[in-house]
Amino acid sequence: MKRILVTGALGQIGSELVTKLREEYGASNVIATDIRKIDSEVVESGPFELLDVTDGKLMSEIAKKYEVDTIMHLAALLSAKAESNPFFAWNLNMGGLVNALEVSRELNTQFFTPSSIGAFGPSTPKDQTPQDTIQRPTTMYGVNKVSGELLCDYYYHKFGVDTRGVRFPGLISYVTLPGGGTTDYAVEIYYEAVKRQAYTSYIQEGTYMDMMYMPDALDAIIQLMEADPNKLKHRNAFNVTAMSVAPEHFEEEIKKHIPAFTLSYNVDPIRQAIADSWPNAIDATAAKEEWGFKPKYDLCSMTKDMLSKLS
Ligand code: AKB
Repeated sequence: MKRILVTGALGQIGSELVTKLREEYGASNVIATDIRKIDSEVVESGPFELLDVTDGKLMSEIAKKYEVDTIMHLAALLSAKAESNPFFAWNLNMGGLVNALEVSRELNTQFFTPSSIGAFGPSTPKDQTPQDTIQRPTTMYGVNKVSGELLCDYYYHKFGVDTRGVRFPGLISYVTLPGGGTTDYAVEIYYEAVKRQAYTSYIQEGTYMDMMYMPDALDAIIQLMEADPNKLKHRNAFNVTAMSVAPEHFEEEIKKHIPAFTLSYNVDPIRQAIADSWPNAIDATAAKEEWGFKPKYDLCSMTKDMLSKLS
């Protein structure tokens, strides 16, 4: 049986993951936690506890109270926000992760935490970025993500904790807006297209980044966590992606549904520099081969669904 503790449950991934996990494993078996409490389905539809992930003692108490056998640690500061307060980002992203890993070790639970395309840097091959390659990121978020991948591998090898992870690309969703990421424009563009038929992108035309629709991201997490451990050659963390796109490709697709839509540019040098340091397109072959990763949505089907849900 699965009894899952989710940190960062009110964030972009968390809010949808909790709903999906509750459908899959039963509402009372998914314990949502976050540093804040708001009126939301996540808080109403099953157990919810306030938790600051830098408080390892409280995390352990909550995990014990609900006798969890899985921890999904999502609480983290995203790339752009981390650049504006790197010291705080280090403490939250690494402090929270090591606390969650310690609880996992103590209670012998399965463990998931997402890494990111941000774990790559300017010296990484930009196209068809391999699973195993150079990782010398130049952002605090990237430093946290590489350290996190290594730490999760360490807990697996040293303590036998069943750690698993993916390197998420930009995730696009109509449910919860992301906050503080470099790929956020790819979500905002849909909201603004519906609201005012126009969007001003802070990312320059021609800047390719990997993206994925949220339903595929949620399926990927569940599939990886249920995968046969004997088939996993890698663990932390698998490249996953559904599309490699630049702002003008979103424009083109949106115009098929909203012909009046216009895209303009006002580039933010900080987020552009982060995007420029990331790959154009990563290679997800290892995820496909080792646990059957297979995203359902491409840019065309995702755009159709996003716009119909937001309209
Ligand atoms: C961000 O832009 O920081 C995130 C990510 C790709 O990890 N969406």
